[in-house]
Amino acid sequence: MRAAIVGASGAVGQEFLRVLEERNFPLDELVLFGSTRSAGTKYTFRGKELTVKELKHNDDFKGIDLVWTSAGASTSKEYEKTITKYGAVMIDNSSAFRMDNDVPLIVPEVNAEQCRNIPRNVIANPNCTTIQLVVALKAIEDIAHIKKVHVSTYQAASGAGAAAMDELLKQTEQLVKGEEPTVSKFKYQLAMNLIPQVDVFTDNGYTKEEMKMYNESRKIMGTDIEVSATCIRVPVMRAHSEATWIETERPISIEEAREAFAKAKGVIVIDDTANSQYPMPLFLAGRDEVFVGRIRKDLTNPNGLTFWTVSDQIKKGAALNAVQIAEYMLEQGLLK
Ligand code: 2RA
Repeated sequence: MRAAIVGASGAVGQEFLRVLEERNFPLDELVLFGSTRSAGTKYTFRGKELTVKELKHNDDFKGIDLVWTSAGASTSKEYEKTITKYGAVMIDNSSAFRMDNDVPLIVPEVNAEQCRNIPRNVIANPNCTTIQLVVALKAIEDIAHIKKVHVSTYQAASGAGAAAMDELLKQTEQLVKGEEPTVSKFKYQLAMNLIPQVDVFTDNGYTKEEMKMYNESRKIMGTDIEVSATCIRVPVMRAHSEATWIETERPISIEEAREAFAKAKGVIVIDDTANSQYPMPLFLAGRDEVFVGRIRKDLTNPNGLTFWTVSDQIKKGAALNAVQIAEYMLEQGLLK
C-alpha cells in the first residue's frame, strides 16, 4: 500500500503520522505533500526521514493507492481530480465534499458500510464535533430512535490549528505577567473567556459550525434526526466537550442508556458522580475514544435523556477517524 498525506505540516497532518505509527497501519511507502511554504520540511516516520513535497497538478499521485487530505476545503476541491485520476482513494478531512450526494460521510462506528459506494473515489471525514456526537448517538439509536438533539459544544483551541493552541498558551502567560494578551487567531481573547462563535454566521443566526452538526448528523445517521447546536470556543487545548440532550421515540432509563453506551464501539463511560468521576478534556486529550458521563433523565421531557461527552478533537475528531475509515476499507478488501 502506497499512501500520501496532503497537509502533512498542519496539526491534523502531524497527528496522521502519530496515529499511523501507533496503529502500525500497513504501508509500503508514505509520501508527504504540503504548501510551497512547508515543502522541504522533514519529518521522521517509522525511523525514516520523509521530506514534504510541494503539492502540484502533476503525476505525483500515480501509483499511490490512498491519500488523506487535510489542507482546507479549497485545496481539496482544487486537487480532487489530480489526486484521484490514477485511482487513489481520497479520504478528505475538509468540509469540501461532506454534503455531496456522491461522497459518503463516514464515522466507522456508525456507517462504515457506506465506504462501499465511492463513485468519485472520495470519502469525506466529518467535522470533529459531529464525529464525537454521532459516536455517542449511535449507542442510543440502536435501542431507541432519536428524534431531536440539542447540543452545546465546548470546543478546544486545537480546532483552529496549532497556532491557535500556541496563542492560548501565550495569552495565559501574558495575563499572568500583566501584559496585554495577543489576539489574532480568534475574534476575542480566549484565555479566561468563552467565545460563542465557531466559524462564520449564516442567515438563520446559526454559525457554519452549528449547521454542520445539523446537516452532517442527518447524513451519517441516515435518519430524520434534527440537531440544534450552540458551538462555543473555550480555553482548552485539544479535546472538545459536548453537553447533549436527546429526545427518543420511547422513554429510556438511565440504566438502559448506560448499558448501551458501555457496549458501544468507540465509547468509554466515566459516570460515577458519587465519586466525582466524569469525562474532562484536561485528562482525555490524546485518547482514541469518545468518553460519556453525567448520564441522566431530562427533567423537562419523559422521552428525554442528557449526557456529557469528551473526545480529542485532533485524534478521533480528525486523524484517527480518517485512518479508521482506511482500516475498515482494508479489512473489507476495498483498498489494494
Ligand atoms: C473547530 N470544528 O473546532 C472546527 C474545525 N476543526 O474549529
